[in-house]
Amino acid sequence: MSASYTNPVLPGFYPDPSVCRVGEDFYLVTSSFEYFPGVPVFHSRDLVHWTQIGHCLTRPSQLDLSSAKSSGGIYAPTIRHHDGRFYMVTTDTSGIGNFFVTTDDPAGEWSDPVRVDQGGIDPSLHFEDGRCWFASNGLHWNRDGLYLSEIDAETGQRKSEPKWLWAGAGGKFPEAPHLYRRGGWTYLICAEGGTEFAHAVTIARSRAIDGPYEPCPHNPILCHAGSYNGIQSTGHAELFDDPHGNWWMVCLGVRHAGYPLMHHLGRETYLAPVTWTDDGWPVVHGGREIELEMRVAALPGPAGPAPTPRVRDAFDEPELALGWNFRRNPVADSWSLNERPGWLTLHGQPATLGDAAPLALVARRQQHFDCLAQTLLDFTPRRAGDEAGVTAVMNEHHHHDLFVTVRDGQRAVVLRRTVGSLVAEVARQPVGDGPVELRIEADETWYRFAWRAAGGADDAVWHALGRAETRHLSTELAGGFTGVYLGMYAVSPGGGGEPAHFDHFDYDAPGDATDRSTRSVTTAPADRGA
Ligand code: 6LW
Repeated sequence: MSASYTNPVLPGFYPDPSVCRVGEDFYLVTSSFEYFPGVPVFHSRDLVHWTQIGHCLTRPSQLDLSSAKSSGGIYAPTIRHHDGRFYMVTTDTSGIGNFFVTTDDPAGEWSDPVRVDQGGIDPSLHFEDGRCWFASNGLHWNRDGLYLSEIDAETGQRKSEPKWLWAGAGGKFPEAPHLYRRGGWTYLICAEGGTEFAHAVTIARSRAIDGPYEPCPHNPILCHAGSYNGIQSTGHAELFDDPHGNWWMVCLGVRHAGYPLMHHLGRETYLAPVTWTDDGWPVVHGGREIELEMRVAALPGPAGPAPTPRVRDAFDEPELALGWNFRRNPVADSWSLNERPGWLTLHGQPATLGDAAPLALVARRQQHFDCLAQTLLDFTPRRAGDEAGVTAVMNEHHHHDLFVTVRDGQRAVVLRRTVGSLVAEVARQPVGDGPVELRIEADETWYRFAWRAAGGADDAVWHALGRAETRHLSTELAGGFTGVYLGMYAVSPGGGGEPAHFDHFDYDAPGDATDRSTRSVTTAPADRGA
């Protein structure tokens, strides 16, 4: 038998994946930068269907992003399981630096942060013979590379000076050191070349954990630089085994739209099988590149629950679904699911989408090139400047907003585009009283914006207000490490504006070949051309 699956296994902004296994269960975390809650946690048994079960950083005592720049905050996390306890170690680049949190239940609350005073980014933990090792990248003693110290797994106290292990195979920015024990060797995996096109995965090994490390003779073990492959920038990887003794890699990669290559969905999570040579070096996907459509001998577990295509969030639950995020910590009382039951209520804040500050925004990742985001908004602004609506946002300098406001004493729907320091209201139409529906339709190249009066005749017409290039929200233009979010927001420059009530939010990606909701894992006999 063989099995096939579709990459990316986590589409949209889910970079720097890290995985640990407990029996038949796999747990995965990714970076979250300025978004709150921080560090989403996923569970899977087949490595293809990942269900989000929580976040590691859900409390302000764990994560204060109020002054985090965009693409600051939480960098690459690593998840490990040791002695019945889960550890997630990461860097708060806008706050306390390197720290870990722990829990017995990865779907529940995690501890307050335990700091570790070794610098650099991309920390990882490795447990061996009752000792806990801490690796990170860094520039100590003017020597770029990957460093290791021993720490106390309770207090985070360092027990040794950071020791230089390796600088990678020659690319810039050696980072993401993860350590593994296999067959009498300690392996040290590394991401290098920078997270753009030259991104690569390299590996070295040593008999002793603190070196000396010998590089793999076929480094890099993964690199898509210069290839035609629609997946580029593969790197920042994790290696792990399954209960059957098979090995796997997760890594980040990007899919571009248009030419020259630019990407706006963020860095996504990809899966590839790994084998080992007789002399003990890993080979990713048989030495081939990672593809969107993958065929493997077998997946480790039965196909997980095909994620229900939850097209509509009706805001009927007492809690926000796990896919929703705030940009930076939410402002107290700026949002509510109780104020008007069955609706999400936002109270406009003075901070706007153009500010790198906490604001009234609830948003989710755009995970597909082709998708539709739509909401029903009940909002009666009384003052010029108060606004509420939907946005496609990369950061404070790159977003497209469709909103209801007051202009010349009259309620209006406005489309505003922000592309760097160019800010333009490109279309405006008057709108009568009552709720309106707002819609963003996306394909690879364009976002299209439209509205219509809600509750009217079934054939109430959609009014197209305009379109905007997806590449104006791309990483190559906007900078940073994140991806586009689609969501709802409200602004009240003086505060105290009327509340904005959102009845539901639809996210639909029906036609996308990589849509998680329609895609299934198939198994086929090997003799059918596996
Ligand atoms: C992360 C580093 C990287 O810390 O980008 O692509 C940085 N790799 O390993 C931010 O995600």
